[in-house]
Amino acid sequence: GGGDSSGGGGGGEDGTVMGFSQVGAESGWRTANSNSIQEAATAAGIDLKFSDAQQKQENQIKAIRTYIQQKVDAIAFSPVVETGWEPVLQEAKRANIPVILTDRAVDTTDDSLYATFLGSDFVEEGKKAGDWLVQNSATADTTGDGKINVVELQGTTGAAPAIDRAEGFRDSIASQSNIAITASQTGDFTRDGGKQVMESFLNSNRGQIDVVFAQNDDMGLGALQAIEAAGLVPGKDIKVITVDAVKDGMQALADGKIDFIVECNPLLGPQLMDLTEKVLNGEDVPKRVVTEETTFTPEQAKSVLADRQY
Ligand code: GYE
Repeated sequence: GGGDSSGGGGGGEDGTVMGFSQVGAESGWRTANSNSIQEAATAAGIDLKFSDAQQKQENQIKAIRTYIQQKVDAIAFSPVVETGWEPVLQEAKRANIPVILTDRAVDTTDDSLYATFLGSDFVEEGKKAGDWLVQNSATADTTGDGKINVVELQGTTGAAPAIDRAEGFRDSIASQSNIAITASQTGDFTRDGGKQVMESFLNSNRGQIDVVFAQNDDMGLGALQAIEAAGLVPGKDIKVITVDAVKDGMQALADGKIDFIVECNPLLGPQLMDLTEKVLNGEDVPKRVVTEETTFTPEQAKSVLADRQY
């Protein structure tokens, strides 16, 4: 699919106009992602119309409708949640404007509604987090009662990375009868959200929490503040696992406050511009492009921190 949506008048390097609707500015990951997209557009000579939806789907739908009215050559966006996109994507299709999904997926059975989807495998990220816990279960039993109680700070409710990281993590720990998720709540991928939810977890379960699985660095960093404010030592009294590997997270990992980080690469700009140009030129592109990622322990964080771009 996608071949019939290459109209829209673009294709060359010169004069290509792209509308991009960003989720918001909720995390360090997001800031790095927005910078990457803006820099890559400039480098590719693409005129980028960038809007920030402040984590609200209605704002994204409005922005996409505006881009359709403006007859941009291509629309790219990172959908804040997975569902509810069909009507606006159909409007773009009718206007012959190709849509490229980046970072987060939409939940639709009609894959003619977008040309391609560039982003991470979030289920795999959740699995890597769970695998580390399974492999380190001996030291993760910080309360020493033979059981590992995990509290989870979930990302934005309904967002692909929140749904998929939860799934991957659960898959990985499923066979371990000594590991249980005892509480799970959204912190909306923000530092403040992570701090507040962790405070409430500590208020109701103090002395019983072994591990925090924060679905991004920012919520994990917020949780560290709550743990320290409660007079506990992160990394010792409570183990902390996060996802992203932005600089602040990597620093906390190197300092031994976070125990393990699963990388999620935000530098999608160059690949996004490349895919956009190919789509506008009518070239075949894969329907799914998965970013390559790794994981970090404290020792590894120390050795790469100085060269970290974001
Ligand atoms: O992990 C989180 C951000 O969609 C992969 O969104 C992205 C996630 C990222 O707020 O920090």
